[in-house]
Amino acid sequence: MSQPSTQRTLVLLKPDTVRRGLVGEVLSRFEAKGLTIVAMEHRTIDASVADQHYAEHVERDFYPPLRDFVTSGPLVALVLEGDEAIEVVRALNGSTDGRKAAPGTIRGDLSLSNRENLVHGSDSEESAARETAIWFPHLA
Ligand code: RTP
Ligand code: MG
Repeated sequence: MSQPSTQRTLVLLKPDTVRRGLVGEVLSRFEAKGLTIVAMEHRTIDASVADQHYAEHVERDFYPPLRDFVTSGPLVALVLEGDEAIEVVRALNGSTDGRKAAPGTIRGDLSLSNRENLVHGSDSEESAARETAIWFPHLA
């Protein structure tokens, strides 16, 4: 059997989570799973931070409204740690479109949108390292 691999992942509770008063609900799901919060910050970002975070998407048609959304109000950025944390967080988050995400997931239970889908989770170790350097440079 392979050894468990402790990972860190960069998570955002996007502005819809804060606006809808769901920070506690969403955080409690990550904590209940057994993930550890190693950094957390409430902040409002400008377009340049959004462009860095979503560098892979800046040329996409859906990016301008996504940038408007993620800069529309405060969000909560955090780093979570635990065994296989990257994949575990993405499983808890559910698939991108809240309308199609499985019940039991954060998006499946709480979002009806393909854009305002409450959470972000890094999609690989490389992304986690890149994104952590943007949000929490002291941890990178
Ligand atoms: P995330 O990066 O936020 O964890 O979400 P994800 O991997 O499931 O989705 P991704 O493809 O990376 O897209 C990033 C975010 O862009 C918004 N989006 N809008 N067609 C659209 O209108 C569209 N597609 C994606 C969502 O907020 C998505 O989470
Ligand atoms: Mg993504």
